[in-house]
Amino acid sequence: MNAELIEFKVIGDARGSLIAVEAMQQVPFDIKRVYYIFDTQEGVRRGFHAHIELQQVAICVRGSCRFKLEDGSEVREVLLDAPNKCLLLKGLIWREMFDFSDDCVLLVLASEHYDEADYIRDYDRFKELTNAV
Ligand code: T46
Repeated sequence: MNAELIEFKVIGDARGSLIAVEAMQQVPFDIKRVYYIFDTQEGVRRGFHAHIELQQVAICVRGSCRFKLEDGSEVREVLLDAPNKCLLLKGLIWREMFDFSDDCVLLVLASEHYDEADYIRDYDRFKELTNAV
């Protein structure tokens, strides 16, 4: 599956911690967009789509949440529960996010500007495309 957990280096000193994320360094693409998800209500699941071209890195900078990921052949669950742990998603992966902690702030770095045409929101269409690969 084109999903990878990456650990960022934490630069810490007596004052606390800092993580630096640079395009083409810790993140393997040029970052064109940043968005963040927060104040998620209890029991909510989000996502339910795949992307055609978009590459993304997701980081819980505060709190935690889980991703359920599916490609043509595998289903995986990933827990993001630390600000130095990030999930890199490339290619055709169906994603659902759930189990958001009350304090969760999910930060996402994206390789492209927002484009609804890059979304596959129909699960049957996703299955057709992954079966065709
Ligand atoms: C993804 C997961 C991890 C915008 O106008 N601009 C944006 O950059 C984004 C991301 C969303 N929107 C609008 C589109 C919808 O009207 O915000 C609304 C909520 O978006 P959506 O329902 O797609 O949110 P999620 O949490 O289901 O999915 C998001 C990203 O859209 C998606 O790319 O991989 O987070």
